Amino acid sequence: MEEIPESHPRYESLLTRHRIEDGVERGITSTQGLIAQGRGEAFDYLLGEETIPSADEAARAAAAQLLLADHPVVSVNGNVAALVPGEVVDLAEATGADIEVNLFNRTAERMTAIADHLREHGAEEVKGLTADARIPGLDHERAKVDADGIGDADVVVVPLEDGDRAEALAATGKTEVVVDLNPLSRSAQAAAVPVVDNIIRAVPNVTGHARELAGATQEELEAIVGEFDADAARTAAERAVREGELVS
Ligand code: PTJ
Repeated sequence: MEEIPESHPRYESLLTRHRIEDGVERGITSTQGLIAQGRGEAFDYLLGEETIPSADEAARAAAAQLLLADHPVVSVNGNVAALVPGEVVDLAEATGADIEVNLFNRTAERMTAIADHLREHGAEEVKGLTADARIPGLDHERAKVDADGIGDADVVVVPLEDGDRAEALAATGKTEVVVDLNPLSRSAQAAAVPVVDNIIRAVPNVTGHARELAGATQEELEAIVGEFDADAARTAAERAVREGELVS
């Protein structure tokens, strides 16, 4: 793979593309993941490729929500595994969350390749391969979860999720933290905490907030969650996208 100089004005964006390409070559990311990445990039471009203040507030609320949870789970698909494998392991460690592979285009080969990739990045346990529970209201393959993972979770982080599944998961009463660059996607709309930011920035940011909040009391964490306004965060992100400049 060609080396990208850090001085390149689009360094982050090019690095992200290379990671996704590499994910496809390793059998981790689906070819549809390339399209999803392109869709996300367009929104990121309009956001100025930075974490806007409302996304930072959402990341803090997400961290508080995860620290308050009885059983938090971070769901990982092919794009997430390619882009932020080590960062997901850090997030799980900082919040006591389980990691579960959950795919839109599920195959046994991709499930194993992603679980191995996460283990290579430090994950001790990766759930998702047992698939002994189902999310109600979805067709067979997309509904598969582990009974002692997402099936039992009270708070689930679902980055870059398909809208149907995000809605079905929210309908089970679980609290959803969604990371999605499109504030109007059905996933972002279904979320209790929508983090409208690139996963590359969002996951380390939630981890940073979780580490900062590690000593906070339950009341303090509940106050952060209670003060967070998901509709206001989506509206602020939509405004930022609509007012975004088309310059690189
Ligand atoms: O690995 P699989 O089989 O589970 O498939 C995963 C994809 C992402 C292919 C699948 O879930 C899918 O098709 O997703 P969608 O419906 O294209 O939705 C992806 C959403 O993520 C879109 O709203 C994008 O704007 C957003 N997105 C894409 N890249 C990023 C992103 N959000 C944050 N960070 C990104 N890097």
